[in-house]
Amino acid sequence: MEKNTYTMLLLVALVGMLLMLSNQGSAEQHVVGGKQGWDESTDFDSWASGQTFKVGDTLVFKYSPLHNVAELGSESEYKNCDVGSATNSMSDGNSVVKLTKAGTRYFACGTPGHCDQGMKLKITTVSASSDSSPTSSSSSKTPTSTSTSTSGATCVSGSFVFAAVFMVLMNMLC
Ligand SMILES: [Cu+2]
Repeated sequence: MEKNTYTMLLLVALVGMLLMLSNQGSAEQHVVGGKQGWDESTDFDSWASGQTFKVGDTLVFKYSPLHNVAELGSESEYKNCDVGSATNSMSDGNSVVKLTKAGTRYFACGTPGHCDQGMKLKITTVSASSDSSPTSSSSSKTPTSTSTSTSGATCVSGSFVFAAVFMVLMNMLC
């Protein structure tokens, strides 16, 4: 009987840990421009202001062959639509850009005239750990990398694991 209780508790702890791990790895994918995608008619400033870009997230540009994506190296190039000096160009219609570090990045469409029509994007990536989550988890091992929508679940499964491990330990000591 005792052995069965142990096994069950360990199983519960394991499941909880798995839940926590899957939550931590939840890098977000941002489809640029939302449903409208990478197009002249999209308002990228307002789209970007509604997003939180974190290190590890990805940007996905979806567009027709009329467009392409050029990454620009500086704010002035972005302001002047200087797509001729792009640091990186993509034209496959479904371009994925990984946000590997914190900072500001600039993108524009390289098709003549499109950038001037507003087809450009400036985003600021924040480091995943700088997100000061209001629900500080009970287990100190959990980095607060989750967005507010998932931090609740992490907290719950975290305390679940904590409780299970605690109970196993108590059982072993007694
Ligand atoms: Cu374009």
